[in-house]
Amino acid sequence: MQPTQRLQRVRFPSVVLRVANTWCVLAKTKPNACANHVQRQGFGLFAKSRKCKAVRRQNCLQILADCNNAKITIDGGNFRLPVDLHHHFVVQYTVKGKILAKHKKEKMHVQQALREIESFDTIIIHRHSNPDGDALGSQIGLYHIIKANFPHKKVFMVGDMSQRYAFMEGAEMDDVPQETYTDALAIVLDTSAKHLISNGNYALAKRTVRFDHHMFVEQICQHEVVDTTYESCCGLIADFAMQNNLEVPVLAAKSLYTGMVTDSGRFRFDSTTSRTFALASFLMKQPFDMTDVYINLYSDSLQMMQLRAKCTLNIQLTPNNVAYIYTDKNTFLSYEVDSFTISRGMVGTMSEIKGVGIWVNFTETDQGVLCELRSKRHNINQIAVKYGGGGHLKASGATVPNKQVAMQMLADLDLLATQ
Ligand SMILES: [Mn+2]
Repeated sequence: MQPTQRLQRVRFPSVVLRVANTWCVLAKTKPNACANHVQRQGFGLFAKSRKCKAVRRQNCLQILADCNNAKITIDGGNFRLPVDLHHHFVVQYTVKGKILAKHKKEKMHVQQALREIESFDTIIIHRHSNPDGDALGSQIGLYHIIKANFPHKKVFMVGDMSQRYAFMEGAEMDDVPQETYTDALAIVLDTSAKHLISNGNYALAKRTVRFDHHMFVEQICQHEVVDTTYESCCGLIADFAMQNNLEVPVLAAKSLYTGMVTDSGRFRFDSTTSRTFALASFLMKQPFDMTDVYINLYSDSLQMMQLRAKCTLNIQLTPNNVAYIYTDKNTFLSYEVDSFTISRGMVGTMSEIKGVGIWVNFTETDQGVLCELRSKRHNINQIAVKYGGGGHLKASGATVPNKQVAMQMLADLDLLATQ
């Protein structure tokens, strides 16, 4: 079949294609623009103009296509992707930003994930190491959702703990012997790459499933629900529960809400959508103490306030206004905090400087220099990936071997700031 014939069957006025591989580019054609025009723009849609009346009649065709040339073709409203990308995309049909329908494949993924959970008696939940509110929140949330809906199942949570989020209720991790994995389902949450998973035993499980909202780096599990349109993995899990009519107990709701708040920067980041609020509203139907969430997240000890002040005094600027803090190992020894508290915890001190669009927090540790990169508008993810890290378009991290490499990264960010 010719691709042109496939295009004629696109039923909705506009198409937004989200590929969770790398950041995507939005191409919005002019009214009457044809798909051929889009093809010439290099967005990987193949069609001849005279045959795409169905599209032309409609006022706009939006194509969000993978900028790494994923070679996307349209097949009767289905989007055909290279096999390795197949599990990692979501298609939404939208009119003026309103979602009309979702690609049925996504729904299938969600339903299949539920079937995987249903068919195992032992389930072990993993997430990334150095857990943040979203990793722990989704882990605790999913744990209690499974326990509430399938009381007979044995469910475990594994992984390291971070000082910052140790306050979260139910955050005690289990010690799971390797032989338990033989007949178990392992679920990996909020993690884009294998080396970031806390506890590599997940690979021993009989089946593996992943839920994630990071940009796609590699396939980790046999079944994957990866959707970058969610502000948090907690949002994805909340939606998973809602779509499947699963009971969400109070502690699950509180944990998922906590992760939604932290990963969306208190609903401020532009990953926040109407769906974010809809899911927050869904969770808030449970009577958890929201004030307790905020008190734990946003009140600091005097020592932390003083540490923040010290970090603020250490902010420096590159020629093109990239803000950075470089903390060597000795600087924070007297504060008795872990490197994560400095690295992830202090990057925000640079977020509201006028005229600064990119900022990075370097923290020396025994394992190398932790780099937390942030931006207001630039895609800093490409730089994080270049140095072996990953994350999101405007919030990414990497660990580099030494200060020299960290300064190379800073030079790259400085160059990026001119673009
Ligand atoms: Mn997350």
